[in-house]
Amino acid sequence: MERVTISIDDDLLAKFDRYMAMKGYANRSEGMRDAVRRLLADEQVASNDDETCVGCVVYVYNHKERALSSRLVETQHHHHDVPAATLHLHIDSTNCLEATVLSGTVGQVRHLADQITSQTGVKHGRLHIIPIAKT
Ligand code: NI
Repeated sequence: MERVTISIDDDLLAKFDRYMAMKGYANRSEGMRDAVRRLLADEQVASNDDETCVGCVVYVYNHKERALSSRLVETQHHHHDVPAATLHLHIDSTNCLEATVLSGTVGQVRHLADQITSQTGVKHGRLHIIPIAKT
C-alpha cells in the first residue's frame, strides 16, 4: 500500500471528519479509500455510454429565479427522445425540489441530466444511474 499526502481546505476536512465520525470510520485513510472506491464505481457506469439505463436526477431550484422553471421545461422538450417524468415538490416559499426519471443510454441520460443541473440557479444536482441488463 502506498502512502500519499494531500492538501485539503480546513472547512472541507472538518466536514469529512464529521462524516467519518457519523459513519463510524476508525481513521481518515479508511474513509478516504471508501470515498475513492465510490467515486470510481460511479465513473465505471458512466464511462460506458452505450449501456441502457434508467437515471434519476434530483435537484433544487429557486422558482422565483427569472425564467428558470420554463428553461427547465424547455430543456426536457428539446430532448423529447429521452423519456422523462418529473416529480415536483414545493419545499418552502422559494425553493422547489424536482426528481426527474430518465430512460435511455447512459450517454443520453447523462447529457440531459447535465443540461438540467448546469442551468444557472439549479443547486445540489445529482444523477443516479441504474444500468439495465439486456434480457
Ligand atoms: Ni415548486
